[in-house]
Amino acid sequence: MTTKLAALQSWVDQVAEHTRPEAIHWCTGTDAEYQDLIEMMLATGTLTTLNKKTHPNCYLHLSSPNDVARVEHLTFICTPDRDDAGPNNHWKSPEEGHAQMDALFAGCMRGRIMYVIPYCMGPIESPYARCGVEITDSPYVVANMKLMTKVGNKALQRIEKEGTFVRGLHSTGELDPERRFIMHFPEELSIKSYGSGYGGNALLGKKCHALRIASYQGRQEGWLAEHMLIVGLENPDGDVHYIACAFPSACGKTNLAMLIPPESMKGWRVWTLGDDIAWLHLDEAGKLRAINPEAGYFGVVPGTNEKTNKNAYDMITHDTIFTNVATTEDNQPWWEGKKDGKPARDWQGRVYDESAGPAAHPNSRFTVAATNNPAYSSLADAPTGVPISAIVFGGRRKQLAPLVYEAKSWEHGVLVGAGTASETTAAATGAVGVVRRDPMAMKPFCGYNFGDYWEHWLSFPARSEHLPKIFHVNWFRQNDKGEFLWPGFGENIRVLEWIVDRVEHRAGAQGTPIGFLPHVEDLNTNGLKIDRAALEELTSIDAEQWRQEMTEILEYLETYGDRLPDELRRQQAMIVEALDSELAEAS
Ligand code: GTP
Ligand code: SPV
Ligand code: MN
Repeated sequence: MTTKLAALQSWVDQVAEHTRPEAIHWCTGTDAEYQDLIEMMLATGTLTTLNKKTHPNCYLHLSSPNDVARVEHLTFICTPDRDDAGPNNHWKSPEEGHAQMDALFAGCMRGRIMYVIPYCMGPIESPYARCGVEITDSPYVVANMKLMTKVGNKALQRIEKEGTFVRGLHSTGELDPERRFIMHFPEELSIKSYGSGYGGNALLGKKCHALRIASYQGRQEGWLAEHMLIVGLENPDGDVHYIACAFPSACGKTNLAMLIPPESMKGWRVWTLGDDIAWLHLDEAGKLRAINPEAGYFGVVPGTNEKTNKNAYDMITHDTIFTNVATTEDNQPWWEGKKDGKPARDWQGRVYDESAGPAAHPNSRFTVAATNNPAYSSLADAPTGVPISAIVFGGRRKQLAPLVYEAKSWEHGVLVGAGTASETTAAATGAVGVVRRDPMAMKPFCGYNFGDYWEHWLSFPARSEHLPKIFHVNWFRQNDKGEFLWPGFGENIRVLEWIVDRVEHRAGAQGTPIGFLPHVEDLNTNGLKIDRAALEELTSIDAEQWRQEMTEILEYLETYGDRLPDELRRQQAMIVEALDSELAEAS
């Protein structure tokens, strides 16, 4: 196969000329092609077959031990003006970025097959969808892209019709951390990634295209590309509200997107639209609508069990690629938090030794088609997406952040998003458990200066009078014994219920300096096992701590200098004033 589109054909020719592959394979995205790739990877040892009885069509890939997560320090935005990338990104000039990457790619595919993957992000007929082509020398990437995106002829036809596409060039190279970079050239809609075969570093449709490049496109074209799950919440009357939530990596998006209501919440149902990325557009009536650009899930495995996420647990019993989990004696996948079985081999294929760390890597992942999900929404493939009733920001905070609060306005909500902080997780290399600012959960993913990004968010009220309300949640508050105060998982539906009821003006709240919090009585606690003191702590704020937090938020925001919208300074000052007068009254 080749293409009618000269720009695509000549790019493929140039890349082949430069990287010198043994052969070129244009991907069709068919099941037969997937099976062929699997067979080939089984033959070369890239994959092994898992227990066919318990886990039909499931395979295990063990990555290089130095290549197990995103690498933010090796990820760059290349723009002519450094300020366009902003303090939130590592920067290089496009000339320097290309020169460095081109040197790495020279001859790197010798003896390898070069795969050309035309893909579409989003429903193929959707005006909101966008296409790309990834060139890679990794069959593992091709197989994952087949599960995660819409690969094949329909995408190619759309690309040929539109004439534009995002160009992603990837090679696993030598998997040498010293020769590993992920570079983005937003003005050229192109990506070059070398030296990693893992997740968002290598599946270029995901974070590189659908977040970093798309966020840049979204700003130019008036829409938003966000690190958000999209979930439909159906109440016992059958009314469905759609909610988009931005939580940082490994902070509960997949869990919330696939939530199973507890026994005591009869009649409630949850439908998954997406678990990681949302593209948000205003429609002609001014309603914010969301599509999920992805067609599958690349989810965190550890902690998944029948209690925490039964939908995910069932979904990954078949037709799944596991990366970096452990295995049992009878070759079933195993991970920390799986209730049954025990590990025989760890994520590096070694005989399991308790003293050598966890059996499954903390950032081990499953890749699975979204259609495997028992809670998959019938609207997940709707070309116009779903209307969003509420936007929710969140993070992992042992302290400070209450269970839930509602912003006073869209502009205040933008400050809430911009000020969000979270404890770091194993999803990226580096220290775990360190609190850092992660605005809108986009710190690793925004393809341009955050100052401009907040300005873009703040431009929406002038374009619509029907914007969703904005909230903030925290499932991760702990008591002084280090125990979670909130049971989380399925019980989070109670917080979603309050959010929807606020949107529908039928739930109470207490006004506080930081926004509207539920009184304990405003939450549906029927059948919830939790003591009153914990609920009270979860639904109150410490004004003094928040006063300190607001100071730190302003310090952080000021690092964006003249790109920081004045509106955020104004919003911060209003919260400070409210906190100060509350503190003065109390003293
Ligand atoms: P990425 O795919 O990395 O973007 O992350 P994600 O936000 O989809 O992460 P995921 O849902 O897979 O988060 C997994 C981690 O969050 C596991 O450690 C879970 O145990 C934990 N988690 C999810 N929901 C809850 C909750 O309600 N309460 C608590 N305490 N932990 C939760
Ligand atoms: C994340 O880290 O937020 C992920 C996994 O969703 S990856 O695609 O590897 O970025
Ligand atoms: Mn993510």
